Amino acid sequence: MHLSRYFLPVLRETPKEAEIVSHQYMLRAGMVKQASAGIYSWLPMGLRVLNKIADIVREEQNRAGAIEVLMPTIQSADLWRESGRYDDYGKEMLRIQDRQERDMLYGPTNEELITQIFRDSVKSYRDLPRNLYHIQWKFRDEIRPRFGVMRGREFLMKDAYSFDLSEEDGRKSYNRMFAAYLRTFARMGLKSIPMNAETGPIGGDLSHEFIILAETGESQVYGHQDLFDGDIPPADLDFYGDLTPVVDQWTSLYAATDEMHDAARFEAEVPADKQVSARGIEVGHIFFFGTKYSDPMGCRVQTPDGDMANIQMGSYGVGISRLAGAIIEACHDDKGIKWPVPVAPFEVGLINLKAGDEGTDTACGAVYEQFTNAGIEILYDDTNERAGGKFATMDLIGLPYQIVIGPKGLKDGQAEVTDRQTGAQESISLDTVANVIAKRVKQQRLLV
Ligand code: 5CA
Repeated sequence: MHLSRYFLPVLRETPKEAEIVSHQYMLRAGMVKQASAGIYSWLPMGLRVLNKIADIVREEQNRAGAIEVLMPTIQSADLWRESGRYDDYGKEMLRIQDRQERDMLYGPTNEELITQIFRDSVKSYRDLPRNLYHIQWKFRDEIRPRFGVMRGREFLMKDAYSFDLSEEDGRKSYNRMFAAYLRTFARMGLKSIPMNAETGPIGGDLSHEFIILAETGESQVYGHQDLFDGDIPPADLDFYGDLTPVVDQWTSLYAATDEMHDAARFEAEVPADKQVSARGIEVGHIFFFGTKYSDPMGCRVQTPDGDMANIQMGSYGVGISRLAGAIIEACHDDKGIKWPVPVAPFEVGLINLKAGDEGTDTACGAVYEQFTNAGIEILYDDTNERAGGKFATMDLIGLPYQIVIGPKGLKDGQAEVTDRQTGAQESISLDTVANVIAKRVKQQRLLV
């Protein structure tokens, strides 16, 4: 992509309304634009990141055996009356009427709709277990939308729903999502810690929030230091085998969000030098709630004995749009974002220091083509802006590798390469730079 033909409305000044660094950088780097309170348009740079996050989530859901569907954003109120949640949900739910004055709503979550889909088509225990998920926009009329996409009113969520015959099997489905989430966040360069959490309006008595630490996080969390050094489950994990060792490894040590925190237990179970009390961002939340929806909504199957049984269910959310902000909170410096390769909007940024100069244009054009042919996503700054501005923009948008070509280096046949993550700089010959950097990028695409 040539920057001269791209749509990248960067801001030099920090917008006053943005309180935290991820919100500031997302606005300044032209990733999003507020449409109204807590509602955002995703501009090209932001959309590329959002799509990459969604792709990683999708890949890991599929790996864990979940099956993708797509449900609508608008739902019928009658369905929510069946579960009893229509009245319970309160003001966070955006309620609307169609022209026939039928009550509709913009979905804040999808337990009811997926339960209806499942109950109308599945009749036998032989069709279990199943896990269906979708990636869809949600609306919650949050009392305090803030921090940009972190607490939006409209936000993109992955929500998965598991269906099992017995509670024991339901817990196995829960464990599959538990392990999948550890991998999912690790692939984005994040260290997430599963913590005992409250279930709120979703319900049930088993729940974990996946938290990444960040000073600007909205949750106060408590945990054992050793959790931060735990191994991530490998890609070849057998998701239908015994996952209890993985879950035990992460749940045997103390970890709880504020609402579930027990100060006396924390003191008793965690040595003083291992006690972590910090702020965190909730990037995912999983629930097991048994028959809370299947019972009132009549979602039943025939058991092997010929009886009818309510299906055991769980639901599993990932905040996809929130993650774009959360990753920035975890990966930035005072000049801008430092994207991990797997979620970077482009993998390489190429700066032409003297656009219009024939020699420099030719050298840049050749390097650009080599990267493109190698399958690397590259943004080429071919504009006439002065060098200082180009460097500032490149640092702000945070592409993992910056390649600078100008008349000076050209004389020696060299490009200057900066690794945005480490700050390391090196000169690499123009002939080999695309090869060398393409290889590094490809190695870093799969962090786990
Ligand atoms: N039905 C369940 C699981 S699918 C559910 O809705 N869980 S949730 O309420 O915890 O939301 C799942 C995830 O969505 C959260 O962990 C969080 O990462 C994200 N999320 C929730 N509310 C918002 C919001 N207002 N803005 C951005 N992301 C949000």
